[in-house]
Amino acid sequence: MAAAAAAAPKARTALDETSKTGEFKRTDAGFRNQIAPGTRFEPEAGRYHLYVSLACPWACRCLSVLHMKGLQDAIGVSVTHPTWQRTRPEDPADEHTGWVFRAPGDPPLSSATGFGSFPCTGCIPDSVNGAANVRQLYDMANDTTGKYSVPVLWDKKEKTIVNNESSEIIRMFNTAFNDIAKNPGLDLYPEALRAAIDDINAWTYPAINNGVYRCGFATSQAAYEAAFEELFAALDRVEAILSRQRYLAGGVLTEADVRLFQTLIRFDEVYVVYFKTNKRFLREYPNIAGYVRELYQESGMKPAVDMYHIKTHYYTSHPKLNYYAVVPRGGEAWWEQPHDRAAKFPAAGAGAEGKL
Ligand SMILES: N[C@@H](CCC(=O)N[C@@H](CS)C(=O)NCC(=O)O)C(=O)O
Repeated sequence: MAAAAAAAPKARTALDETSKTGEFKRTDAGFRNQIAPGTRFEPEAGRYHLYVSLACPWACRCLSVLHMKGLQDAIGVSVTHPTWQRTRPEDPADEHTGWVFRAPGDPPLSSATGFGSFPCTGCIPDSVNGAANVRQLYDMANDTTGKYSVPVLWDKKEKTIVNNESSEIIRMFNTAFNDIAKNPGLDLYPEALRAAIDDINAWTYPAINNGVYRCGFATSQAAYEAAFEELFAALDRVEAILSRQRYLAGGVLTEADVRLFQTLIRFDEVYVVYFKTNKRFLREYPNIAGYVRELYQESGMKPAVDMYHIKTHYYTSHPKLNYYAVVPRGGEAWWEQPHDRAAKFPAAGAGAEGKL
């Protein structure tokens, strides 16, 4: 066992992170520095840059908090193309595929298997480092993990990656930049609710946020079914909570909602089909559907939702799962329809200081 584990090659991408029994095991992010006053990484306007994919739920958490806090002028953003490409195309022996940068007017890209034609709409190239792909950023930061994920929070001063773990980046955006944020009063992790938020995150992360990946990247029936059961039990739990209160931690919107939302908005369009999470569509849960609609329409989440990037990425980037890169059409944009959350829970507001 130990010898086999030691001999296993290092995961280069999430698709390689499976155990011998077929379970998806996500490796921890490698860069975990904090931005805080009086430390190596001082909070300063114009110093940091956020690299995201608009497809990635983890990166989009960070982007939505950046917008909600009003940090658009203080922290720059680059957006990758949704379709993974070879990151060292000049080296035939290096088969890694991952996130690449393009400008909106550039020619469309095909999948790494050579299928489809996917425009560069919504991409923002790397104006800070001029990198062609996210792998080059990790190389500049002397990475040793070999997994080139987004989000990446980059420090222009030290020319390195500060942090690539979304749960930590959203906490920094929530508190570290309040002197320069346009919306410093919004507290997504208020003192009084911290224990409740931590409790919620402790089951929504494994069962739902990571749970959809545990379904989709499982390589055995047993691993898939275990993740599937856990996922739908947790969604039932969310539905029950949202039938009693407006948000996950009570009457105000918190980071627990931001974290969950980015998974929920992808559910019907991607996960039900691609990750085989097909017990039920999310829009069939009345309270979850209303909550997703409210969060999308009213809480500042919109700039971090791009269904073209979301669908294109998943369906065109994993040759093992979808060789021909055909993207399912899908149905109506149900998240844009009216919701009943304000009528149902009139006293509630978004953020610790009321309505956004
Ligand atoms: N722990 C990280 C996970 C980030 C992550 O897995 N990002 C995916 C995109 S959704 C990625 O970039 N994967 C690259 C790969 O698997 O090669 C976080 O929450 O920030």
